[in-house]
Amino acid sequence: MNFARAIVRPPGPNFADGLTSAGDGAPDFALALGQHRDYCAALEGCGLALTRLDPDPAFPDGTFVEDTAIVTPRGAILTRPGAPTRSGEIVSVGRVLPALFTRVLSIDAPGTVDGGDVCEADGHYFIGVSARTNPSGAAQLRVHLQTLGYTASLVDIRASRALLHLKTGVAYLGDGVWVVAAAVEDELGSMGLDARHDVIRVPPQEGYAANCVRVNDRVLVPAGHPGIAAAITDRGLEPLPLEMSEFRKMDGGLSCLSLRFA
Ligand code: CIR
Repeated sequence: MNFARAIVRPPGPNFADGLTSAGDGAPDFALALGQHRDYCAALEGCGLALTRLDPDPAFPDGTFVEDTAIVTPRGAILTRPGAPTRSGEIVSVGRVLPALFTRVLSIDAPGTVDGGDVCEADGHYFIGVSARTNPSGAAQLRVHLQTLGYTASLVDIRASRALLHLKTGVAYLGDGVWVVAAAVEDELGSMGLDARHDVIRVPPQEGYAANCVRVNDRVLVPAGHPGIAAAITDRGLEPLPLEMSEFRKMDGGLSCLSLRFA
């Protein structure tokens, strides 16, 4: 899918108060801001125009905008994030979506969905059922995506405690190329991925880089993961390494810092 726009939100000064299980210590705010600036510059360098939301001190995890909406060429779906401390993040995102999308649908209680659980591949949407996206939310999202003319299927990752979201462990890079972390390997069959597919298997020491993002001609990858970068290069794609250390401390991956759309 070709992208022309993205929504981003820089981290706020209380970014360190967000949710995390990483155990890597508190993020450095100045460093996080610099890494976010570089991330935005990378998106712009790939040709995207950015809609920048303001940080809101009420939501220290608000920089992870991907979790608040599913954005498709035919419409957007405002989520209902699964972590109670994040539920209010959708208010400010919901304000900008109507100007950018002809249709805006939403997830209702008791459903919860985090956008990080949604992986699009050539018009099909895989929806992870996780600790954040519950069966009701996943079912509602599938119906919304079908209403928009897409196909969708559910992938239950609740047994994989190592995965916060489906996209923590899987990325689709287009042109038939997948990136899959060991924690998701058991799900490959349920996703219909088999020997016919080109799957880059991510070694455990590079597991964080399974969350990479194709943006037009480039693939954004976390810096410091040479094996994945080389595998991407082997496929004729060009990796664009970005330093993500401070977001990683808050369980955040590359994809979660933006909502990308055509
Ligand atoms: C959270 O736990 O919700 C945030 N600290 C990290 C969210 C990361 N989101 C994503 O990977 N899509």
